[in-house]
Formats: sequence, structure tokens, C-alpha cells
Amino acid sequence: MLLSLPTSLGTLGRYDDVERTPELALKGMKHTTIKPELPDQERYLQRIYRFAQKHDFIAVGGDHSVSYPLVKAFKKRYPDGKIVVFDAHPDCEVHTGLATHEDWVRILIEEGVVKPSDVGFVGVRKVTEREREFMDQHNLGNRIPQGKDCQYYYLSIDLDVLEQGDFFFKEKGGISVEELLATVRSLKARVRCCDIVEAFPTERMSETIRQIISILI
Ligand SMILES: [Mn+2]
Repeated sequence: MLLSLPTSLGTLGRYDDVERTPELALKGMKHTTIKPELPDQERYLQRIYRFAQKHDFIAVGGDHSVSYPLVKAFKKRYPDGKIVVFDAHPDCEVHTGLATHEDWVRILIEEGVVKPSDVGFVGVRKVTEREREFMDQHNLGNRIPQGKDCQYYYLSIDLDVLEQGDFFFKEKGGISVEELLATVRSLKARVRCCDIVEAFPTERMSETIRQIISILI
């Protein structure tokens, strides 16, 4: 099921273009939209959680905070499932409790929703000191989680993992669209849920989002 999550509530007011990305990218495709009705981030994330518990999905955001309820819902359905986060940043910042685009991974680990060994990154290259400390403590890094019990994957794709594209945080390095698609293709058989977030609403980002969807659908 395709899910549109047109929100920027988790950006802490830094950019709102990402609100328009899902409807543009999903134009002409059958999808369900969960729209924030009030600027109430907590309630919005709860609504996403309730919905996502009942479905396998490919969700298009919106900002990266939506992965907090989405991964939580995935783990409820697939307790042994692993999370692969494609991102320039590890999103492990010190937080206030309510998930945002920069701390949702840390909150999921601290709340025990995911074990550190359940989580691996692709393309992380900009890490703050506080994030580095947390990552070292929990042995987090760029690797794809494996293991005998690893039957199912959740892919969380922050498109700022790319070397080139239209998004707020541009970090040197990064992978190409071809590398991203090849990695998604290699995991495809075991992917149950996925989110694609943080891109600006442009034609080339919509194209990349549609390419990812067409691999997984
Ligand atoms: Mn992110």
C-alpha cells in the first residue's frame, strides 16, 4: 500500500517544502494520504502509528520524523525485522522525547522498540559529537544488518543520502541514484515496509522516488 505523509512538523520549523513532495511524486498512483489536520506533531505521529500497524506499506514523506511511528508499527508486526537507514546523518541527536527528523533513531533505541543490532546505516557521513558518542556506545555504523533471524527488512530512505539531489541538508560524499537503487534491489525480496523522506518537491526527486517504488511494488 502506498502512503502519502505530507508533513514538515518534524523539521522544527526549518523547512516546509517537503510537505508537497508526496502528492507530487505519487500523482496518478493509487495511494492513501494521512494529512496533519492540526500542527500537533504528537497526535499526527499517533495517527500514523495506528494506521501503519495494519498494513505493509511504502510511505512517502514529508520529513524523517514519520519513521518513528512507522518503524514502531513494523516492529510490532515483524519483531525480528531489521531496519536499514539510508541517510547522510544518523538521526541520533539528544532529544526532548517527541520524535523529530534528527533524533528518531535514538528514541526508538532508547525506548527499546529496536535493539541496536537491529539497525544499520547506509551513507552516514555527517555525525555530531553527541551522535558519535551514542553510536559508539551502541556499536552503530554503516553496515546492513544480517543474521540468521533476519528475514524482513524495513528500509528508511532519507534522500539526502544521495550525492546530488534537491533536499535541505547537502553533505559532501554520498551515493549515486544508481547505487541506491542497486542496494534496494539487492534487499527487495525481504523488504516488507519502506519510507522515502526529506526530498524537496522537484521532478528529479519525484523520479527517484518512483524508481524506488517500482522496484519494491
Ligand atoms: Mn534523516
